[in-house]
Amino acid sequence: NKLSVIGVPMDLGQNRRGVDMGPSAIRYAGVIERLERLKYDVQDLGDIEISRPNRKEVELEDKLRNLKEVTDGNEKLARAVAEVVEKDRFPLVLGGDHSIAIGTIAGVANHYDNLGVIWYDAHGDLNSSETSPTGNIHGMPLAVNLGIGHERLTNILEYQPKIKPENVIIIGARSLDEGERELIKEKGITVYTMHEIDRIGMSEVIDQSIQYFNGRVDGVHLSLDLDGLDPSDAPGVGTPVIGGLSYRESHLAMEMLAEADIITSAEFVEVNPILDEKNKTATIAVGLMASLFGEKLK
Ligand code: DIR
Ligand code: MN
Ligand code: MN
Ligand code: MN
Repeated sequence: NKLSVIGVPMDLGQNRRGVDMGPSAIRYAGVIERLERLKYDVQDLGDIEISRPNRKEVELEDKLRNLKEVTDGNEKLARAVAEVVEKDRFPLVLGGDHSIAIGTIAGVANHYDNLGVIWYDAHGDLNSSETSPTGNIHGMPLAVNLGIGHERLTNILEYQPKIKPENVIIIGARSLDEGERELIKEKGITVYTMHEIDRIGMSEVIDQSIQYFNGRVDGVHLSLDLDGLDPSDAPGVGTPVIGGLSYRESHLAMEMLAEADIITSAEFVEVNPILDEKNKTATIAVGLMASLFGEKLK
């Protein structure tokens, strides 16, 4: 019943400015108070310091945008998250772009033999510099956690890989690049695309996921990219993709995960208040967190 909240004002893993203000927007939407009302001991650790690139031109190092700053920020985040886990507190990380999942999972996964991961996202985030159409590191964190990608990223906290492909479940995918599709096939990663979700329903998707993880993993990290939701519900994201998960499906998913009590760490990423409508996306993020932490059950 102890939560530690860490903000990561990171916007260097992609092209659009403003997602660094995500943690502020989510705090403004009342995350701390909302979770305290659920009788959690909530500690707000503030924000990880992200260094700004000291240059005008965006730099592509080994075809990766802002590699140095993204690596440094994730190292700091990983250490902060590891400390939280060691104290037996639940790490709740607020983004920031999705490149921060590199640091969050690096900090968490060391603590488990078999960390399960639910990747709730319109995208696979399975690119590397060879396959990426953009050079944006926020399109790569799941691959990095599997040990695929630039050494500086895969080796954060000096161990790799962080997770195993059979312990990953992607939910909500509808925009996968060619190289990502190949990697999914090659590694046999479980993916519930919008097609499967439409066919069997979110309830069945989460039931199957819970059953799959049962006995197989000793912890489950939820990495929730707000662009997994449909842009009509979550417009404040950098790379919106139509045809996404609804507000209701997403709440159902969080409530079922709360009932099963399997989530041991979580992050909510890609909230961009500059692109948002009256902080709608941050407000939805806070609602989803409340559901994940059992609001309906109280
Ligand atoms: C695209 C976009 N697949 C890329 N990825 C995003 O740049 O690799 N991930 N937006 O969330
Ligand atoms: Mn993502
Ligand atoms: Mn995404
Ligand atoms: Mn739990």
